[in-house]
Amino acid sequence: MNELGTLTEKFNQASDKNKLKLIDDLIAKGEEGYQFLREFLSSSQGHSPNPVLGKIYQTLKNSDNQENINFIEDKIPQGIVHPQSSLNIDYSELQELLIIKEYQKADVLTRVKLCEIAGEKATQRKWLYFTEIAKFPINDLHTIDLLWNVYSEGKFGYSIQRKIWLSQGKDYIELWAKLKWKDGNRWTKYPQEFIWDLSAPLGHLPLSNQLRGVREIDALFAHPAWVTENA
Ligand code: MD9
Repeated sequence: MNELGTLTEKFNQASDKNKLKLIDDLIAKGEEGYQFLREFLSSSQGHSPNPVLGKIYQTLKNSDNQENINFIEDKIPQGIVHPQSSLNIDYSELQELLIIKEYQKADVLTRVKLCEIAGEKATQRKWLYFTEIAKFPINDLHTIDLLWNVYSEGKFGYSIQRKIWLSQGKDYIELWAKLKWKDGNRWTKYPQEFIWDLSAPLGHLPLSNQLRGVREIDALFAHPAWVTENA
């Protein structure tokens, strides 16, 4: 078997975590590697989107290879997530920003969208009451979390942050340290000291401003969106 055949076989048998790494090896094979990734993505349509499919999608769409770009435009122009909203909120721009890894812009837009979910008053106030968050539709929180998760190799999103928080015994001091929102006694300065790419620590994004305390993030973590599934 040739080298590419060995690699694709390895890929097919690998865990999702190893698949994420092997995508880079496939890209390094040039057109044949890309062809495999296009076929893999095609055959996965109808499966639920996950970080492996998200990374393949981003790789193909952001490559300067015309076949990849045509494939994306013809087959999956809007991204691999079909954003669900109980409030008819449009998440397509958030998906676009995350696909091209504009994580800082996506982070800003995520705060805008949370206010949009909460309604007119929150949109004008530009921040949220915890009582508003408790009433958020599950669908919309799942969509925002899924978009961040799928297009960050599984690194970003509220459900990841919540898992870290649970693993630290619900201790916010520990959470801030883990997310690098705080370094020792010093808060990370917005926006310049936050890390806006995948070199960030697990769960670093999206940000929840701690200026008014933990009640906002606490309400997010307490939301039924995360307890009704295995998150
Ligand atoms: C994580 C402790 C994302 C004075 C941008 C918020 C937005 O809506 C500016 C004034 C204001 O009212 C923004 C983000 C964060 N901060 C700000 C994120 C963040 C994280 C931890 C902390 N922050 C902690 C923290 C503490 C005091 C402050 N912050 C103060 C502060 C002020 C502003 C911001 N923060 C903005 Mg911060 O938004 O555009």
